[in-house]
Amino acid sequence: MSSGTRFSGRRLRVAFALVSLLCVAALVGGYATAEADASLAGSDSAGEAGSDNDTNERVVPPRDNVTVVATDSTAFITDEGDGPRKRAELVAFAPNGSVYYRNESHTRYWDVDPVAGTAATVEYVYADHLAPEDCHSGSVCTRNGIERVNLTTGNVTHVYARITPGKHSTRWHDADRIGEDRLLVADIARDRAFVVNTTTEQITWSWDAQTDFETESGGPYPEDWTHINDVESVELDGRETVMVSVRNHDQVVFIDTETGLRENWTLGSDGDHDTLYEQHNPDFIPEERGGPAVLVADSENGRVVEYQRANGSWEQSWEWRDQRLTWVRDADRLPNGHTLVTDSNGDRVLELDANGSVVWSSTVGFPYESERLGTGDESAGGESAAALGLPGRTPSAENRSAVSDAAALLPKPVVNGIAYLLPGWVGPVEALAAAGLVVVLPVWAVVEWRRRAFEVHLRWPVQIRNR
Ligand SMILES: [Ca+2]
Ligand SMILES: [Ca+2]
Ligand SMILES: [Ca+2]
Ligand SMILES: [Ca+2]
Repeated sequence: MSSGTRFSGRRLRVAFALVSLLCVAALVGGYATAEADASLAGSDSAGEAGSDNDTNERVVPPRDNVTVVATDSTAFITDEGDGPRKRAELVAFAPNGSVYYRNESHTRYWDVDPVAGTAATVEYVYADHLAPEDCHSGSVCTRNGIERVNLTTGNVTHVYARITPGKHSTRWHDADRIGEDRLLVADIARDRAFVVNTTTEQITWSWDAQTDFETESGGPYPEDWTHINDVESVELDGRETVMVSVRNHDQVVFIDTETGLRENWTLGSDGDHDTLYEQHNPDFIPEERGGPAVLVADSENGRVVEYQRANGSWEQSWEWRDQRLTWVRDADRLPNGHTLVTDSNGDRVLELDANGSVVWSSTVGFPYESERLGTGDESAGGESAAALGLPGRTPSAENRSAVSDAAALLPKPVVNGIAYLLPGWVGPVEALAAAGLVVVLPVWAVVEWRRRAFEVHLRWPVQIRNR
C-alpha cells in the first residue's frame, strides 16, 4: 500500500512540476519577448535601419512620414479610483522613429485624424475626468473634446467640447470632420451619432440608436448600452450615409442621413461573434478602390478582418492576426497596400506589408488609434484586400504552445480583461500561466502536506513502514 502511495505520489509530483514549469516558461518567454520588442523599438528610434549585425530578422526601416498615435493610458499605475491605467498621451514618431511630438495633458486620448491640406496637423478626441466640484455635480463627470494641434509648432486650438455625466462609458471615442465647420460625432454617452456645426454649436443632424434597437439588446442599459465608438461619413449609391460602429451589438450599421437605417447593409449582428465581436474603427473602402469593403479591428476576436460586399451581402475577404495581437482597436489600409494596425493590449503599433509580414513595429503603451500622415484619414487612400489580393495570416500551429491553446479556450472578454489589468508584457498567454501558478502551487503544497501528515501518522504509532 505504501509503495503504491509513493508511486502515485511521485507521478503526481512530476505532473505538478511539469505544469508549474510550463507556466514559468510561458511567463519568462512572454517577458523576454516584450523586452526584445522594447529594445527593438529603441534601436528603431536610433534609426539603425538596414543594420545586418543582428540575428533578429525584424530590422526596422524608417517610414515615409510621421506616425501619430493616440493612447488612452500608458502604464500600470494605480491611483485613486481611476483604475490601473493612467497618463495617456498623443505621440508622433518621426520617420526615423524619434519622438516628433508628445502631449499628455489630457486624461485620455482617442481617435486622431489628419487635417486635410496640412503637412502635420491633426484633430483628436480627448477626455478629461472632472471631480464632482468641477462639474457642479454629485458625482464625477467627463469633458469630451476635440482639439487641433500643429505637430510641428505644438500650437493647440479648441474645436468643440461637451461635459457628460460619469466617465466609464461616456467618453467619446471618435469625431470626424465632414466640412469646414461640421463635425460628425460618435456620442457614446447618449447612444447616438450627431453632426454639429462648430461655429454655431447647433446640432444639425442626429441618429439615435433607439430608433433601430431595443434597450434589451447589446450591453446593459443605460450604463453601457451601445458603446458607439466610431462614425464615418460615406456615400452609398450616391446618398449621404453615416457608418456607425455599434460595438456592444457586434455590428456596423449604415444610416442614410435622410431616410435612416439601410438594414440590408448592416455588417454583423448582436451576439454573432463569428462575424464581429465588439469591434472598433471600421473603415469603409468604396467601389472605386476595390470595395465596397469594410476593414475592421475585430477587437474581442483578436484579429483584423475585412469584409467585401458581394451579391448584396458581406463576405469575409481577409483576416490577419499573430500570436501577440490582443484587443486590436484600429487598422488602416495605406495607399501602398500596407496595413497600419493598433494593438492595444499588445502595446504596439505595427505595419504589415502586402504579404502580411510585420515590416515596422513600435512599442507604445496601450494605444487606441494610429495615423500615418500623408496617407489620408484612416483607409482613405487604400484599396480593398480583395483588389490587392492580400493573403490572410493567422498563427501557424508550430508557434502555438499548450498554454496559448488553453488561453484560446477562455472567453475572449475575460482574457482581454485580465490583460487590460496587468502590466504591458502580460498577454493572454502570460495571464493564463500566472493564473495557473496561483492555482497549482497552493494545491501542490496542500497535497504534499497531506501526504507527509499521512506518512507520519502511519509510521509513528504502529511502525508499519521502515525507511
Ligand atoms: Ca476620427
Ligand atoms: Ca471615424
Ligand atoms: Ca482605421
Ligand atoms: Ca487610423
